[in-house]
Amino acid sequence: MFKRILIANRGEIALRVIRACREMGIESVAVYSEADADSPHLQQADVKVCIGGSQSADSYLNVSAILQAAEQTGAKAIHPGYGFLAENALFAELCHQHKFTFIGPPPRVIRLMGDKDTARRTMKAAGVPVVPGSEGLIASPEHGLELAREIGFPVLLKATAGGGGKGMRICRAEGDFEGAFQQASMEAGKAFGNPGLYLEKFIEAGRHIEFQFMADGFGHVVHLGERECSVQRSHQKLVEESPSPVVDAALRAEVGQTVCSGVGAIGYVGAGTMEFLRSPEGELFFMEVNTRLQVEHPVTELVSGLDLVQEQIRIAANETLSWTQDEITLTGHAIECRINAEDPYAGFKPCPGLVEVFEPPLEVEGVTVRLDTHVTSGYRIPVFYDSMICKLIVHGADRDAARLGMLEALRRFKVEGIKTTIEVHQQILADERFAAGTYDTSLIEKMLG
Ligand code: MV4
Repeated sequence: MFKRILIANRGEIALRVIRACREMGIESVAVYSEADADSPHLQQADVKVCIGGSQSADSYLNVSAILQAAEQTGAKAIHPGYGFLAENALFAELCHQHKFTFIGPPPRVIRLMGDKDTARRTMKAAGVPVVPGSEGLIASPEHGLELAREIGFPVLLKATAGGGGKGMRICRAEGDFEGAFQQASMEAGKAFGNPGLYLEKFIEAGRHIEFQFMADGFGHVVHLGERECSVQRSHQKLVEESPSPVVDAALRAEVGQTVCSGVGAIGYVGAGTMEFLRSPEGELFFMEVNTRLQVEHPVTELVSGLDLVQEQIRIAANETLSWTQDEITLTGHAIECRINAEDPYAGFKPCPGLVEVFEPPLEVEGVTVRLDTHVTSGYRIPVFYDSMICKLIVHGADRDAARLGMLEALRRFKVEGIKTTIEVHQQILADERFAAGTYDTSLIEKMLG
């Protein structure tokens, strides 16, 4: 096992990884930018190293500064958290070249899944159902239009270097196609340095359902059920839950097995998520594979009782998976609210600044409450990074217990000095469509009018 791990991240996820290290008797190295010099996560680490200026590009994305910090402190492995360098195949490769273990999948797997068209074709070949669409990139607008006619409108143009909703264009009729193609291709070229596009049938009123899986270096793969993440605004998730209200045990077992054989086929090692789009008819179609620990992993931890970060570390240290599929049982229901420092009444504009009071609910009767955060009263939110201040997660015996427990926890949550999305979360949890479990990805649009 590693003696010392460097965490190449900040905020709540840095604290989450430090906690796993401590519980495993591993020393942690925290890195930080100038803006994070007073960040609470630094107190929890065994060693801290400043890696540069406040802009992400100068610090949390500064590969040479991070490798140098690992060298200086004698860390043997690097945990990237999520965001920043977590899905950067080149960074993973450089870690290994410098004799550090990257705690994540092999660079080859990150690269393969990072190209969304390749990921789609690879998973289709491995028997995972994909949305009807193109085989390979679109060679020209004429070629695309021909494919779109075959697939049938509406269609969705997606950037192969995109993911998470970036670089997508809906095309509802033949007349829209050429313009949409040119725009999407131009945008993808600018944003990702890769203009490549592929095409899928556009599925209306879909639900975002993703399966958590873990694979070791010896060919064992397990899944830990699904998370429902359909409550999103501008491709930012607001609420996640596990299990999904529309996945029963039989569907979970069937899709879970497909997920395991799909990622087994590419020699996946580490934690990952396979995202699906569920059509209103109840079919699940592959969308993409995220080769990282996700923000919403706690809901899976609460229903499974397992620690995903510790398991990531064990896998990276060449241990076999701690559990077989039969040993994984999912109990009760968990809901997570991602609470942001944003003004919901001003288009969700970020509101950095001084958090004068931060008094989260510690206990709510009848449910388990977990709070993953780096924020305390007196913390100043820097302007440079994303606006999430905490994840409030509630586990209950069933969905309604978790939902009502979450509502109570949100009511008791006292934050002063900054604006937050807590009220929006209260509205979502109280919404009759959410309560009934019948919502899809258009819920937030409908709620906000
Ligand atoms: C889709 C889709 C409809 N049809 N693909 C958005 C995130 C990215 N992973 C893919 N996304 C979508 N892909 C087809 N063929 C609708 C979306 C989508 C969406 C998906 C999940 C949650 C919210 C969403 C909001 C808008 C669009």
